[in-house]
Order: sequence, then structure tokens, then C-alpha cells
Amino acid sequence: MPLPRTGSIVVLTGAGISAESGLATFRGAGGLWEGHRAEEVATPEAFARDPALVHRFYNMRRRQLADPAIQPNAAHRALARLARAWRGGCLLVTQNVDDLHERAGSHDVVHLHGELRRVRCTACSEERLWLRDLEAKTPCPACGTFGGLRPAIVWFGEMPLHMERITAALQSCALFLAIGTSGLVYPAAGFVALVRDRGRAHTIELNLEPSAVRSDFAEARHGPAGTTVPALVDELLAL
Ligand code: BJW
Repeated sequence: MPLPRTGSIVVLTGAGISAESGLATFRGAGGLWEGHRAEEVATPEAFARDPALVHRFYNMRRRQLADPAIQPNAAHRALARLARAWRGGCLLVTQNVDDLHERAGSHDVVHLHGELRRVRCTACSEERLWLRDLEAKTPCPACGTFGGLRPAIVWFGEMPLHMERITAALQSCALFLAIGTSGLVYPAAGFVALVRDRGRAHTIELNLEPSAVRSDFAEARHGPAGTTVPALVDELLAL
């Protein structure tokens, strides 16, 4: 199937798109969970068992994201350019909890797994921007409860966010792109099968290496996102 000239685009991004910005991926060598098993830090059960450990992990990542050396790369910028110029509409869905898409100029980014710079109170449900360290005893500024604040992030076993909006976009798009994601975590890894089964849209994987769901895509372009994504965006905007 050729690249479409019209119709909407859904782009799914994962940790690989931020790798060239200096943020570690989850499952690669030196990945984020090295030294921590995923169940130790990325489940609600782990948070209930050892909130201090979970807070340390996310405090470290929140600080890293605030480091001036961490900046959006050419792939983030190319996607912002695509959304501005593509007439058929382009929905950017990210599994990433960083804010590099927004900093590259993308608006209305759908954060399927939440955001590192936000916290939620489990007592009063209020969510807010939070740029400092968080500790197990930090009181909620809204309701005053101690120990209720948690990163506004979707952990294993929790429901990913904005699923209705994403599913509707997947059901009508003409092109689906998955960038820098291993295809190991669901429901995101299943988005391509949903689009493929409709039989009306082109699907492309852009990843350093074949992902776990490579065979579900019609096309794959393997290489660093900072190179493959700007090249594809140039192609699409030249159609
Ligand atoms: C480059 C590159 C470069 C490197 N250029 N590329 C079957 C169906 C449905 C669910 C399940 C299922 N089986 C099991 C489940 C449950 C579970 C799950 O998927 N488990 C798997 C381990 C099997 N899923 C859940 O629990 C989810 N909730 C759920 O399913 O609710 C029920 C439900 C049912 C039906 C519909 C809707 C809901 C919740 C998942 C939450 C995931 N949360 C995490 C942690 C967030 C917190 C944090 O950031 O700390 O999200 S897990 C972690 O993995 C993180 C990521 O967003 C996610 C995906 O990782 P990603 O982005 O793919 O990174 P990597 O490291 O894996 O891959 C990077 C890739 O980039 C690699 O391939 C590299 O090669 C490549 N790369 N450099 C291009 N320069």
C-alpha cells in the first residue's frame, strides 16, 4: 500500500524516540529498570508496599527531565511539523511520560501512560503539575492528606488513559505510524492489529530494530528515529 495523500494519521511513540535526547529506554541495555525489577517500581502493589523506593525512582527521572541537557530531537520536531502541515489531521499518542513532544511544539499530545511532571492524590483525586521531589509523607496541597500523592502515571494493571479517543482515531485513520516502541506492552502494542484488521490504512513501524509486533505492520523502516522520522515526514509532506 503506498503512502496516503489524504486522510488522518495516528502516530504512536515510545521510549525509543527520546533515546537520542538522552533518556534511557525501558528494555535496552542500561534501560530504566536496570537495578529495579518492573514489579518493584511500576505497579500499584509496589507503591503500596514501598512508596519510598517508587518515589526515589520517579524523583530521579523527574530531575533528569529538568536537566537543560535533555532537549527534544529531530524526530520530535519532525512530528510537530507534520501535525502543523498535514491537512487530514494528525493525532500524536505517546506512551512516554516525558514532555519532549510538547517542547518540540506538538499540541494536544495524548499521554497514554500519564505524565512524569504531574501527580495525583489518591485521597481527593486532584491532579496537578509537580516539578519537585515527592516523598511518602508529602501532604496533598488540596486536601492535606499525608501519603496520598503519587506520580500521575499508568502502572501495570492500571487502565491506560484516553482509550476512547485513541480507538476512534485508529478506526478512521489512513496511516498509522509506530515509532521507537518495542511492541511488548499492551494495549499500545495491539493498536497496529486493530488498524491492519480494518484493511484500509497503511501501517509503518519506525524502530531501531524489528519490534515484537513487526509482522503486523505493512512496512518497516529500521534505524535511529532522529533520521528515519524526518525523512518520512519530508516524504509525506511532498506527496
Ligand atoms: C529506538 C531508538 C532510536 C531505541 N530510534 N528506536 C495483553 C493485552 C492487553 C494487556 C495485557 C496483555 N498482556 C498483558 C497485559 C497487561 C500489561 C502488559 O502489557 N504487560 C506486558 C508486560 C505483557 N498492560 C497493562 O497492564 C496496561 N494496562 C492494561 O492493559 O489495562 C487493561 C486494558 C485492557 C484492554 C484495553 C485497555 C486496557 C498498562 C501498561 C502500563 C505501562 N506502563 C509503563 C510504565 C510507565 C511508568 C514509567 O514510565 O515508569 O510504560 S511500562 C513501560 O513500557 C512504559 C512504556 O511506556 C511502556 C512501553 O515501552 P516502550 O516505549 O516500547 O519502550 P521499550 O524500552 O520497551 O522499547 C524501546 C524501543 O525503542 C526498542 O524497540 C528499541 O529498539 C527502540 N529504540 N533507540 C528508534 N534512537
